[in-house]
Amino acid sequence: MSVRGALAAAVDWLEPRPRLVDWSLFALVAAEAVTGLVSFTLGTPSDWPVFWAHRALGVAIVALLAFKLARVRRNLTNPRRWRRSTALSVLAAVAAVGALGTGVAWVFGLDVRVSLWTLLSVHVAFGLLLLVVVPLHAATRFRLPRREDVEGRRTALQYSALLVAGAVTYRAQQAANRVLGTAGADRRFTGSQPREGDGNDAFPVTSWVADDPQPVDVESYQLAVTGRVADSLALPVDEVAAGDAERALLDCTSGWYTVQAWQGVRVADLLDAAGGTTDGASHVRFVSVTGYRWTLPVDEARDALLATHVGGEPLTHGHGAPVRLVAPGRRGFQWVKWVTRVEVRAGPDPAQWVVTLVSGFD
Ligand SMILES: Nc1nc2c(c(=O)[nH]1)N[C@H]1C(S)=C(S)[C@@H](COP(=O)(O)O)O[C@H]1N2
Ligand SMILES: [Mo]
Repeated sequence: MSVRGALAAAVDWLEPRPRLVDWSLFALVAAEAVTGLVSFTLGTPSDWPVFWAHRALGVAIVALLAFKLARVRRNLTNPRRWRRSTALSVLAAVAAVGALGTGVAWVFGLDVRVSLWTLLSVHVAFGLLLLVVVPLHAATRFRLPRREDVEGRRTALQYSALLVAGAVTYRAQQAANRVLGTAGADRRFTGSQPREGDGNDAFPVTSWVADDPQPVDVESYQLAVTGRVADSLALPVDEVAAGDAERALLDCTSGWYTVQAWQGVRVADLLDAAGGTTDGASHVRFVSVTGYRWTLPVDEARDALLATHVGGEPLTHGHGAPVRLVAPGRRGFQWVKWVTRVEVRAGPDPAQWVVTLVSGFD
């Protein structure tokens, strides 16, 4: 057998039954949605398996989608086979190719902007589109897998091969990035790319959805420290600007990170100045002038910084002046800007997940 023949035979062997391909794609898209969304909440290096899984599953989707498109291509190219549901099929294919293409390009370090969006944000948009379109597409041609679609040992081997191939491909890609010296080599385990330099101008101003307040008036500004503390405080800015400093890494889910020297006051010192926390205190909520907020467990909060300076410069308005949260190990969206209230609470704050998305809309 020629090399080409052997390769064709291997690809043939690897192809699961059509219904199994379809259901696997459905399951993989769901798994990608879960790993993708969860990855946005993770920022410490020990969380790497989630990011790896997302990439390896993506490679498995490439293979299965290739099988699927080869199988159905005549339904698309032959107008006599067009049905009303064909539009949905095409949309699903476009979203899938878009998500995979932007994902692969991002991994290789392509760092372009599509108007205001980073390539990673475009990838997320395609992913969310897939999440809507794939169930609709599946509903137009719903067929349960049959017993004969699952071929026991062979099916198990096919899927193991796909997942191993996914992991190996991603590993090889990392090596390729290093050898070729492409920008992708500097990415963090989260996929974020570096923004170098010190101070306000070294990294972009990023707001999550619609948060865009007027500059905060420093004269009338007060930082409230309230909730389960012995004595509530209302501090003017110059009492916040204490001498603590820390180098910390800000990693935004739109795909960039920066390491900066932040200066401000340790939250533990603020809580101590308020006479310490009282019974039941378990969490600390940081609230922005816009209503945007995030909550940390009290021990983690004590180590966090309320910063007034970055890289030796006073924070600019865009970066959260006069006071912003610096929460090392947390993703950027949790680093609340324009903080006006520090609230010690007896419990977490599930509503924050919604508030961060809608804050800033009237
Ligand atoms: N109040 C408020 N704080 C916020 C945001 C926001 O939209 N509103 N965006 C967050 C996001 S998504 C990131 S990545 C960081 C970005 O900080 P920067 O604008 O200083 O780069 O701020 C976070 N803090
Ligand atoms: Mo962000």
